[in-house]
Amino acid sequence: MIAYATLPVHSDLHIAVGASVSVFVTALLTWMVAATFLGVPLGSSTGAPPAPGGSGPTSATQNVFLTIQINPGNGWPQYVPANFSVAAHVPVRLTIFDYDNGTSAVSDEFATVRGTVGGMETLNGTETVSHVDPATVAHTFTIFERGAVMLNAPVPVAAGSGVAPSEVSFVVEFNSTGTFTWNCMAPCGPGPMSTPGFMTGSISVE
Ligand SMILES: [Cu+2]
Repeated sequence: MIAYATLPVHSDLHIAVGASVSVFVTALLTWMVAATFLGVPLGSSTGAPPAPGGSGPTSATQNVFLTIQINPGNGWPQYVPANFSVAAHVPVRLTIFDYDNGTSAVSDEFATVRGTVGGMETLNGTETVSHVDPATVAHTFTIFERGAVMLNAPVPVAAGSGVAPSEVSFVVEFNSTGTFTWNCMAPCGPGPMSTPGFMTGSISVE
């Protein structure tokens, strides 16, 4: 379920600040989405500089940026992009920015990080954890393989009104090519959970 917080507006100053924040967020989102589609790394702490003159596969970490936002048309939460490609046999850092400020508490299984490099995820760029409080989860990024959890990354709720996102980052490496379906396992709504492009999508590993 999505909780909509009421934005406190006490003065013109607050309105001005809110407007400039939303312009900033819109610009940031546009940049992130464009960068994701163009495959431009936005700053990797582990990636090597690109090889001169080459766009072929390298061993550098590939960065993928995903945003969880509320769809303005139907109000459902959705991952953007939901479908994307990564390279096999190289570390892929997925960074998820969650603007959804509603929790969808999960069982302990889906509050536990699974299948990432080191079995950890980094919260808000600072805290590295293997487990989060199940009650704080908004969504998960989960892949099943033959009925077993191959990857699970719990995504904590965005604070306050959701203007500032929570951030989850982790590294995963795919050892085979093919198409993998990901799902959110937090009970965030039967519509988004069953509709490709919202809380399920596909990863093409090439
Ligand atoms: Cu979800």
